[in-house]
Amino acid sequence: MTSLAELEELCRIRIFEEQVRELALEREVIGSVHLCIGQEAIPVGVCAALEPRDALFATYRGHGWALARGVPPEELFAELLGRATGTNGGRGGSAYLSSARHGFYGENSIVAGSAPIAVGAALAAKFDGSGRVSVVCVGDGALNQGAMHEAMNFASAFALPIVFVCENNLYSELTPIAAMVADPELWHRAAAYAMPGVRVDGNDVDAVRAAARDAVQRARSGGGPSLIEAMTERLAGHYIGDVEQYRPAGEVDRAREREPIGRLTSQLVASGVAPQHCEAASQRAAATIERARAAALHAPAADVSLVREHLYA
Ligand SMILES: Cc1ncc(C[n+]2csc(CCOP(=O)(O)OP(=O)(O)O)c2C)c(N)n1
Repeated sequence: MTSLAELEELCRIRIFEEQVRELALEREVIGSVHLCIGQEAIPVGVCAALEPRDALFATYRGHGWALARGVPPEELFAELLGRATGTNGGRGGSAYLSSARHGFYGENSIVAGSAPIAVGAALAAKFDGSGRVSVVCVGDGALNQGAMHEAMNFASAFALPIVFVCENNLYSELTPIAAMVADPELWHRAAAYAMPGVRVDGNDVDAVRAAARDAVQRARSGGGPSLIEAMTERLAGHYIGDVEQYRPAGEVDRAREREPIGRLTSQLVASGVAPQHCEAASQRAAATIERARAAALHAPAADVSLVREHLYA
């Protein structure tokens, strides 16, 4: 069942990302930033199926995953702004942040790089009997990486408790996925690894949550891995500064008609929720994000004299 709480969660991610875009254009956020505007229903739906003990791994497009996993927005803003109060003391930035305290074991900028790490966490869970499930989210382009094949094959051969989530936003960086694969239905690949595969509407929180619950329950009960392909569209560029010349005219406008916030709002209103309650949820989200941004901007900068701390190499 969809709820106002989920709408608020979608809005928190959307507004956070819009604020990050603003801060990056003002040069308050340094380094490349990849937004998930339009893709919010996937982290919200998947995280609704997880328990605190579970281990979540994401990509550089991971702010929404961190927020959906419960990382406080002020800590995330502070991390992006290079502040000492950030999730990683301002050292991870937009593309490498993590918060183990929240079961968010990190973003990863190496395409598909998080998949073998997530398999390692799943293998550890099998040994220690913790019942922990690993979830790894990757893009559609990542499914063409060798690391993905190794991860899926190993996970299946050893029936590991892991769920592979592919956020298919139809582009691998600036190239349409359909131009790079013989079969653009990526969920079909699950069959090659003898694991269940499913394609869902990734802009529909209900559909994502239902698929994630099935896959997590299967993993937790010893049934092994699954692949969920969640179809979505990004409403922003690949990175901030991407002029998106490669996108056909009108594509983003058409995508806006299917985006998750408008969609969930319509579902809620159709089910009898008053439109002003939906509006109030969006306003609460805006107020939370505004407070978090202000707090992070007032936080002390990371102390560069401590730059050698936490180095193990
Ligand atoms: C191993 C590796 N190869 C290439 C890159 C450069 N690169 C960064 S993002 C990206 C596209 C990834 O597309 P996809 O997996 O579909 O994720 P999306 O960005 O669409 O979320 C590429 C090729 C990289 N970061 N890592």
